[in-house]
Parts: sequence; structure tokens; C-alpha cells
Amino acid sequence: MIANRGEIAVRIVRALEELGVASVAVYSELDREAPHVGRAGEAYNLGEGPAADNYLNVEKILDVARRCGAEAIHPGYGFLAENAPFARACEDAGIVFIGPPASAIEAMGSKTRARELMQAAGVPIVPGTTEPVATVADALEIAKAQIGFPVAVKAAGGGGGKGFRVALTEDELEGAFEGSSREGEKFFSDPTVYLERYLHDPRHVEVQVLADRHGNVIHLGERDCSIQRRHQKVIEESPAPPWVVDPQMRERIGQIGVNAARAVDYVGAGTIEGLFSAGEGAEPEYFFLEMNTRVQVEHCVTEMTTGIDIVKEGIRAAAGEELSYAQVDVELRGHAIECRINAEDASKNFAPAPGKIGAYREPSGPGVRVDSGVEAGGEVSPMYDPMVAKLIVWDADREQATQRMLRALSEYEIEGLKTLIPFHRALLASKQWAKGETCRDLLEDKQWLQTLAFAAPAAVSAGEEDETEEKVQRTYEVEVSGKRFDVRVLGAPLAGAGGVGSMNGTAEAGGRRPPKRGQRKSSTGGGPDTLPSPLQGNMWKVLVKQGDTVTEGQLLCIIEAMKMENEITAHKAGTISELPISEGAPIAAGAPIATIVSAESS
Ligand code: MV4
Repeated sequence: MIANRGEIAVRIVRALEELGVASVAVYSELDREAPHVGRAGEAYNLGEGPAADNYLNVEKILDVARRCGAEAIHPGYGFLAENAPFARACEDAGIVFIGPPASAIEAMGSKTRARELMQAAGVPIVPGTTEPVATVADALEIAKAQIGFPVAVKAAGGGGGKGFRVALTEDELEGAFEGSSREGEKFFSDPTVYLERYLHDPRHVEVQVLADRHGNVIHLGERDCSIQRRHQKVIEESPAPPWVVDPQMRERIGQIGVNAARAVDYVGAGTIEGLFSAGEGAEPEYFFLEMNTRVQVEHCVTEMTTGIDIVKEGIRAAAGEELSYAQVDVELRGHAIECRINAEDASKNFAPAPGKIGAYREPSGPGVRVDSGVEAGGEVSPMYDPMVAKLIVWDADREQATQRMLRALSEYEIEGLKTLIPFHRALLASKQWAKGETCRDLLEDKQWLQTLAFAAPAAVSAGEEDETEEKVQRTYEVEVSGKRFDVRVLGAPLAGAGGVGSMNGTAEAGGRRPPKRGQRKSSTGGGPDTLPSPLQGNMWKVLVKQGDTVTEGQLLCIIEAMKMENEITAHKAGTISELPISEGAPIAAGAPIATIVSAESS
């Protein structure tokens, strides 16, 4: 049973099919029509509401697992992955958790505990404290005496950049300490912080490991995930650029990964994240940062360079089998790159851009792989992760893989949705990428991002149903007692089919037509005054007030949703006449954020 949705749920079904194992999907009300539902052997409805009521509801998940007789549960990434109580609950229910033992998740969950364990195992950690630092005064003393400035303050419960602050000087330490602690409390219910030496412009280099229940632990080489935006990875590659990591360093990083996994009796697929510091003139250094005790989004680039199916190996390990490969069998070939295809607008501070997909065509051809959780006519909900697909390419070397990615990106057709495709095309064509830089300057460059702006919204008739097709055979997806069945109905076409209800009846052939081009409304420049919230969440920060004059693209507020901070920017220039939002308050998708009247129209 797969306790997840989207592309990773589809990815796991594929692995199960190849292994000859029956699959069961679960889905929320919003995901009724999602591809992962139809792709699995069986599917069960978990009910409506936010993820907390379905994909994150341990009782409901275990209940379905019992009902369908699941032998094992795969959590994918996000949701219940890395949730030690859930792993333990599975074990207690006699259901195999496809992942490491709960104790390994717990050990790595606390960053201070993990640092302590790693240090004891001989794994190099970023210099700093392995004990929580209780007060600002303590932090100041430790920073001055042992670490020096700049210093990084991190939340012990954190990870992935949440609760990460930098104090360049003594003066900044109090603010950094308080900020990190507050964020740790908010996101992980743990205000504990620790200190690290702050490394200048490090690379994010991680290593994939696989372990079985027989004591075998291997590594599959490194991935470089230095292209990040607000601590979210957007492009990953394997291996790291050859001038960054040489064979000896690869060997060293791999051994660090294996030692780290062994220290927590790891089982399955896992990743050791680390910082790679080139060190001006000095010897390059590699430090353990944290371990992700699950399969990761970017596992695919490693699959491309090693030819090893990481998801399948993880499932085999959970079933008690030995890994199919020994370390000597692992050979890295060529270069792979992954671009995350998020429904986001890079020109508007990477604002989420959920909506309905019109025509949809994935690239293909040599060396191209697409792992997606969407299809033509589908809806990208603001309730879930904006990552709708991953485009992965392989070629003989980094330069050729880059050209192949640019080709594949230009083949990718997604109508009706703003995605990161234009961003990826621009970034991969940049000098900075070619030189293998971390591209931090580009990712922060508002002017550069502005060049990626989308054309004014067109009146796309994506939602229109095709009523001209005469069909006598239709496949219906029906639900009986919360379980999904596919039913084929033969007979005359239904009168009055169409509208919202017809979403459930998919035509056997043909399918939806792409939205008609040429029906676009020309942009009149002005546009609506009121900016609706693109997503549901909590108002985290409001940076403007009523009466302020703003420029197009100016930051208005930050909405926190699913542990992500989403920057909302002005959709036009003008004066804020209404601002019905306040910090700390929940906000619904579509609710007004601000009304901005342009100087000309007022
Ligand atoms: C750091 C750092 C510098 N020094 N820690 C932590 C979470 C991850 N998403 C980024 N993190 C960093 N931790 C110390 N001690 C710099 C970063 C960092 C970063 C690292 C690699 C690649 C891109 C990055 C972007 C922002 C911050």
C-alpha cells in the first residue's frame, strides 16, 4: 500500500509491478481523478479535507491497510515518511514499514543527536556544537571562544533549511538565535537550537545509500543539489560537476555515507546530505549535514547514472532480501540532471500557480525520463506540493546532458499552467550553470527572474467539455464503500453528458481536446484590481499597509502553507486601497489579499 500521492505514488506502483507485487493506492477527495489512483491495482478513499485528515491520518491509513490486507506500507517522501511514531505503529500492527527502523528515523530526526552520533562514528560534521545551546549568552560565549564569526544558528528539530539563520557578527547573534528558535518552535514544536561554523558559498552534495537487513550497506555516488531557492531544491545532478568532486573525493563521500548509515542500523534507501566547501585555496572539505531517512525526490538522477532501481531495492530490503548489488557492482556512467517541474511562477517570487491543465505532452526520446503525477485536463490543487513532475535526462557528460535537457524542456507542453519550465531553460543556458556555480546570484536576481515573466492570462477554454464526440462505450470510475472500481458501460451516449459531472466519465478514445488557441483575450494592461490568494495557508508576514504605493512584483506578504513560505507579490503597480489580511490569520485559496488601484484608473 502506498501512503502517498502524485508522481512518487506512481513511481512506487511501477516498482511494485516489476516486482510482481500487488499495489493499493489511497486518495483524498481532491485526488479522485489523480493519475496515481487509476495506476494502482486497488484504491481507497481517505475522505475529504486537508492532508491532516487523510494522507497524514495514521488511523485511517492503518485502517485501510488492514481492510485491504496490505503486507507493507510505502510512505514515499513527505507526509508520513520520516515519522517515527507511524513507522512504529506499522511495526506494531504487523505491517512492514518500507523504510528504516523507527529508531533510525528518531536518531536522525534530532539534528543535535545526529551530530553527536555521527561524530562518535567518525563522520565529519560541520564544526560547532553537538549539544543544544540554551541561551543567547551561551551562544555568544561559544561562538566567540570556539567557532568564530560568521556563525550559523540552526533548529535542532529542523532540517531542510527551516530554522536556519546566520549571524555575520556578534551584533546579529541575538536576532539569529531568536529567529531560529521561533521557527523551530513553530514548525517542529522544538525551540532548541545549536551552532555551526558558517561556511561561505558551500555546495549541497549528498550521497545515496542502500542497506539491507543482512548488514550490507552500499553507496551509489553523490548528487549535487546546490541549485536551491529558499532551501527548496530545483535542479539536481549526478555526479557533481567533475571539477568539483574527483574520484578520491567521491570515494571519501561514499564512505562517509556508508559509515553514517551503519551508525543507525539503517535499512532501505537513504540519503546523507552534506556541505562541500571548496575553501579558497584550501583543501576541499566535506561535512555531514543531516540524513534523510526516506527515498528522495531526486533519487532518479542516481538511477540514471548507476542503472540501479533505488525504489525496488528499498522494497526488496524491507522484505528481508539482500541487496542485488555489492559495492564493486556499482559503476557510475555519464551524467544525469533533474529539473523539478513546479506549478510556480519564477518571475513572481516563485509564487505557487495552481490551476487546471489544458493540453499536456511530455518530452521523450533518447536519455529522457519523466516522472509525473498529472495529465491533460487534470487539476493542480493549491492544497498540495506544487511539484507536478520531474524531468530527468542522461547523457555521456555534463555538457551534453545540459543540451539534452534544454531540448527536452522545449518539447514539454503544459497548457493552462505556469511552471518552472522557462526558468529551467534560462538557468541551464546560463554561463553560471556551465561553469558549475551554485547560481545563488541568479536565483536572487529579481531583474533576471523578471525576464521569465509569463504572457498576460489568456482566456483558455480548458474546462470546456467536448460534446461533439459520439461514444457508445465509456469507462466510469465508481466508488463502492470507499473502494475504487473501473466500470465499462456499453450503450448509447448519455443525453446531457458534460459539465462537472462528466469528469468522472472518461471517453474511451480521443479524450479531451486541447484548448483552442487563438481565443485569447488581449491584455489590456489594467487587469483586475483584487489579488486573490493562490493558496490556502496562514498569513505569516504582511509587509505592506493600506494606502501604500507598490510596484509590480513588490513583496506584499508571505503565506505559510505545508511548512513552506510562499511570497506573494503585487500583480500590478498602484496604491493599495484594501488589505483584508492580518498576520497569523488563516487565509483560504481565492480569498482577497489586496486591492491595488493603478494611478491611471483611479
Ligand atoms: C549551511 C550553510 C553554510 N554554513 N550551514 C542548510 C539547509 C540547506 N537547504 C542549506 N543550508 C545551508 N547550511 C553552514 N554551517 C549554507 C546553507 C545554504 C546552502 C547550502 C548549499 C547549497 C545551497 C544553499 C543555499 C542556502 C543556504
